[in-house]
Amino acid sequence: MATNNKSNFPLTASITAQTFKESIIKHLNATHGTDINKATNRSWWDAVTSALNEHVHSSLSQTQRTYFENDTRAVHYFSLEFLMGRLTGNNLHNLGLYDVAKQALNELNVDITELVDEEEDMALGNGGLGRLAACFIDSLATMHLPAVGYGIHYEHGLFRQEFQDGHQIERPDSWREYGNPFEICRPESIQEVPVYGYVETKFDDNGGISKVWHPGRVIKGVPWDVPIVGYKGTNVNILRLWESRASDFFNWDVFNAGGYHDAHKENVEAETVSKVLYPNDDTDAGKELRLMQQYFFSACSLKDIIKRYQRVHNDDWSHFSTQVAVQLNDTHPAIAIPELLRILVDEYGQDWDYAWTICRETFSYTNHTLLPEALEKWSVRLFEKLLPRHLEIIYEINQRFLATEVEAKWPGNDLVKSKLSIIEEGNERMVRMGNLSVIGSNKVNGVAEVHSALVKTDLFPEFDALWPEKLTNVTNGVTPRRWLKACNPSLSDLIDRTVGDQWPTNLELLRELDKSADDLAFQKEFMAIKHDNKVELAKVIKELTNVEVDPSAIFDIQIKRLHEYKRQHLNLLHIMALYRRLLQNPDYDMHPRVFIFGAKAAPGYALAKDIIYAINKVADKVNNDPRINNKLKVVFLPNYRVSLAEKMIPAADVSEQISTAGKEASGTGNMKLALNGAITIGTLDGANIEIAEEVGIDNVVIFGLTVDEVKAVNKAGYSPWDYYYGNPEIKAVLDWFETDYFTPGKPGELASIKHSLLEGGDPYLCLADFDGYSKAHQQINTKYTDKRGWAKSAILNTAYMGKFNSDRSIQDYVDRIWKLKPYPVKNA
Ligand code: 26Q
Repeated sequence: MATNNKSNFPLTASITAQTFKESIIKHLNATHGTDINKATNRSWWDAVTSALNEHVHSSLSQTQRTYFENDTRAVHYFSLEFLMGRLTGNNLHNLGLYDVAKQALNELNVDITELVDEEEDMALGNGGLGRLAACFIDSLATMHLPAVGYGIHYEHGLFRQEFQDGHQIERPDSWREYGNPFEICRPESIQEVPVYGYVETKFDDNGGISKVWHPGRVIKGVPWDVPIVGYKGTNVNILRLWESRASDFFNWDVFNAGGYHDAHKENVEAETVSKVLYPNDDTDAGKELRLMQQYFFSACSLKDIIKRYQRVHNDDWSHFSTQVAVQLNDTHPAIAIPELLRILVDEYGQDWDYAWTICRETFSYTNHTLLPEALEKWSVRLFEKLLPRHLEIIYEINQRFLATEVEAKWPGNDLVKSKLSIIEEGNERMVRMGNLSVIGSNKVNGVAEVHSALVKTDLFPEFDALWPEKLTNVTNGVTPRRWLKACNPSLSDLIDRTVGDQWPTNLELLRELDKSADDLAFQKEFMAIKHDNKVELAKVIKELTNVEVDPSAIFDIQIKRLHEYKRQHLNLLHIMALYRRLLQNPDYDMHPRVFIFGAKAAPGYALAKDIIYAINKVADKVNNDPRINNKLKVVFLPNYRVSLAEKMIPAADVSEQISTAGKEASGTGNMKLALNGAITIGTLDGANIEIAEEVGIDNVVIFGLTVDEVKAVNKAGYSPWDYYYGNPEIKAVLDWFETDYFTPGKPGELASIKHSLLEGGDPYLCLADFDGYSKAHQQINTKYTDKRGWAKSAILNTAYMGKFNSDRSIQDYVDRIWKLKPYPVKNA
């Protein structure tokens, strides 16, 4: 039925397929200069987005007016990454217009699913951290909370991945090459940001000291606003992304002096700042341009916030931290802390202690990793060159902190001071962004219970002793609008019919499904939907890889960035072991299985790329081996991204969450997969622990060393060789890597994996966990043969995922950190 559900979507209740169709045709002509006879898919898409934007933009204006008139306290989510994916389907769903648009297009002989496939993903992020930011701003708008997302308007998002002979090739992503209908340029809100130069110390007549920063150049920030449509469309918040340009002033100065080429060079350099998203690559750490990006967008955003604040409060700073909360998405925007202090002290002449109090009340910081190599550090040398005044300010913050707070708690203890110092001494002095973030924040949170506990005990124990209230937990969540309602319409329909249609804003309502978990008819319906979704994914697999897979096989999916700690290579070892068992015993008892991967490796991460290559090579061999009777298939889908995830997740039977315990801060793919009825095979790591608690131990398969056992093994001295010599299957599989079995004529091409697991010391304990993992898979196999038992577990996974919705995470942030009030917009 293509009319609107009036009670759910009062705002768009009067829109019918007919009126929407008229609007599409109107925009096709008037806005996009074409007509129904010659419109391409792109023109249809343009016209639909224009029709849609009529509603988005009116709610946007009303929302912003409501916030302004009420002078609302707001949260400002600072993030280098927003992994938005596609917006058309999501916005249609959130406005209750998806079915209306579908029918309108149908009447115009256009297929809506083909049309939404026209849209390039907005891939302005690497993975979990960026997608979390996107889920959070969806929740903030849905919950009517005043919020702005601030980030960078990258010209090129995360690279597009292709495979050539199984190797990853990176191609540039150009998501907005032909324009993007969801963003609005706001030249009236341009900001200018100084960089480089030197600091002058001035003495006034009374002997007072002040600092004047003489910047070497100025970069212009042009804001692009992406409207964020909350569910039901009442509140539309803003994601404001800054694009860098050369400052007009500098440009014309040089130009007029006859330096056309120099002016052009300045242009190019300034525009480089927002040119491309950095992949999360340790080899790229410490790059000047990355620090420039961090400062550029933090400074633009703070100026934007201050400008808005001053419209009401002028130069009275006493209300700043009651009006403004800033959340730092990891340490990436931590430079905002000294920047706010600099503005208050240098530009507005505020007293240092007063300014520092405001800073500390304003900022909070979310930590997303414990991996030592991922903790951000910048060389003092680089800082001094790019941000000389900020370096001075950081030294001053540090000196005061160590001399007062640390000295009071640990008098004369230089060891503690060296640990808590923002500056790391050594060969090259470094600025520790983590310490700066903790010291300058009001709250610090980890992203799952176990992770937050480790932040306290292992990462920042002294800070926890100093400020027992500061370190806290907010377990991650995902938006059920995108990750269930929009991506899995058949399951959403079944849920609507079973528990009502209010679950998208109250996911705990899914709990009611547990009453149907034993019901045969319901089980059949639930599993039929899963089967249909697998049929659809099988088509995608065929298109992308030319491999045919059987939808009645178990679809076993591992989707996430490629990293040793996430252990895609443990999955691979097990696949090779299964293959070998099948070769040695054609009657080996297993339900047919398709192992499906999606992952990008950072371009400079050689071993990660080798693992992709190895999986592709094993896949080639396995998929073309007639001896194993199609019992085993392996596919690696290229260019994993949000829109591909939306096709894979609804089709998963098994969710691979197999990181070494203590390494995955939370994981969020684990939540999306379980929400769609996949059974987790996982370690006791990150949010897996809480997922297991929620769904019950009978409905997940847990294996492997625990956090404490990992610590104990490492302390005792771990030797992978013990497992190599102790388990003939492990030995056979590892030795296989050195032959040319998977790479005919090219022996040794896969040797780096064996090498890392033996001579390299197997830092992520793959061999130690192999046996447990293998047995866990046997459990999965047995469980799947019990059709009713499996269906029940799958249903209960969906039923008990209420906790892991991002509305709950946001409510936790509101209660514990942001102290915000909702302002539902009353639409005229
Ligand atoms: C660092 C330096 C230079 C360039 C890039 C980076 C960089 C970029 C992105 C470092 C890290 C990231 C992203 C990290 C990330 O996605 N972490 C994940 O965050 C999720 C949300 O909290 C968690 O669920 C995952 O466990 C965590 O790995």
